[in-house]
Amino acid sequence: MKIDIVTIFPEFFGVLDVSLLGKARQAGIIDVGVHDLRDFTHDRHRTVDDTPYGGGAGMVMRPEPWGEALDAVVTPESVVVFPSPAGERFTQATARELALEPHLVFGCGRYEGIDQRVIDHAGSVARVREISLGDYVLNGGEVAVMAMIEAVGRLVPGVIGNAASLDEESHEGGLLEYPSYTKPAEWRGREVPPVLLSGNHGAIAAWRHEQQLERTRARRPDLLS
Ligand code: 6SD
Repeated sequence: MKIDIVTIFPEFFGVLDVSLLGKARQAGIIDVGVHDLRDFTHDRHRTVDDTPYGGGAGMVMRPEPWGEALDAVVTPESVVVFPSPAGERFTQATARELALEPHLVFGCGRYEGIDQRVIDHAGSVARVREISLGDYVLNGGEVAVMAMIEAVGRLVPGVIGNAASLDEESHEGGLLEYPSYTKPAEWRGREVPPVLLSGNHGAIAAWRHEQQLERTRARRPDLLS
């Protein structure tokens, strides 16, 4: 999978060098290009923003550098993702869809956002999705893009050694994950639930499913309805 990121803060994405995604990049499974939006400006101050038409607080990202940056990376096969608090909600299903794509382009907004014509234009050359990580406001798209790349990248075949471990997690199967325990069997007076030490695989599976239901009812009843 090829991933291109356009941002005014390329240094944000240094963390993609570490951990599982870093290994996937070294192994050539995921190819990440980070592009500085300011490299597509032509003025002395490398200006990427201007005042909003119609008035109002803050600044809006100018279309010209965005147009040139997207011209350099987007092809008709790309899916272009703009993180936005006004976007469709990002879920595990979104991550699964994006993991099937050969090329993702992430456009990181800052300030009050990107001139709408950039998103409209991108939609005329490729598939575009405006996606929200959740109902809260970030200062820009970078942190949201990092989260999306981690969620998508780990679903790309070969990134996680033990693919079976993907199936039993929270949000796969519509329920939250059951609690996990490891040795020792007693720690600071707290015991591991005895069923997990019983060797009875049927009883363990039933207990884990009950825990999933109980947790989901208590924490995320919206997932059950
Ligand atoms: C100005 C952005 C881009 C500002 C965002 C996304 C979510 N879920 N919350 N906030 C966001 C994205 C905020 O550029």
